[in-house]
Amino acid sequence: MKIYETSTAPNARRVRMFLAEKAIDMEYVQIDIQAGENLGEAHRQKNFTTKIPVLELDDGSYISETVAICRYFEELQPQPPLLGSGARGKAVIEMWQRRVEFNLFMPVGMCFQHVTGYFKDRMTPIKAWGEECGKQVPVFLAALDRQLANSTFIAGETFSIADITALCALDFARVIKIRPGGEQTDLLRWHELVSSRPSAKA
Ligand SMILES: N[C@@H](CCC(=O)N[C@@H](CS)C(=O)NCC(=O)O)C(=O)O
Repeated sequence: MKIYETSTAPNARRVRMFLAEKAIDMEYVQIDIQAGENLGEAHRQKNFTTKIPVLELDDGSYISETVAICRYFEELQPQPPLLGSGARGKAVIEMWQRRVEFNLFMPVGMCFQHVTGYFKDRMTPIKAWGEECGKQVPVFLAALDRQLANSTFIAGETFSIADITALCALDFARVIKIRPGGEQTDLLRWHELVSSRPSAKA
């Protein structure tokens, strides 16, 4: 098995962190997305959407989409459970994972792409849209701060994929100069806690 990824890309970091939590060794193959290597035919054959990360299985087939790759490894190696346990536990983590993905990870990414024009060779950046997405980020960070006033981790008392997605989004938000406010003490406490996990360095 190997994973095609880009070391600086936030979705790639989500998968690396997930695998590090499960202590699963992996071969990583770097794809230069800035240079457009992912747009070439070789990568398109692996994933028609042209995005990274992509997991190559030993039988030569491919799985893309970050959460799908994580789900595959959760099935292969259920411990520690990062997608939850039991009907309610799994649903609550999925709820938070999706909330974080749609309200933090995506707006950070859209703000980055549309304001900086990083991918202007392959898309038309719309600065006003990027700025609008950027405005949504602090609103959700305030909601996360409120949630973390009542729980150690985002989806409750156990570390989960929701924490991984949030950490990768929040750290990447540095590139658009968005940080938690000093008054968001619960969010800051959580950020320090999850950043201290060895997997955060993966
Ligand atoms: N829905 C995909 C999104 C993957 C994605 O957007 N990857 C980015 C890097 S974080 C990428 O490949 N960007 C290159 C491009 O847009 O050309 C997933 O969850 O894996």
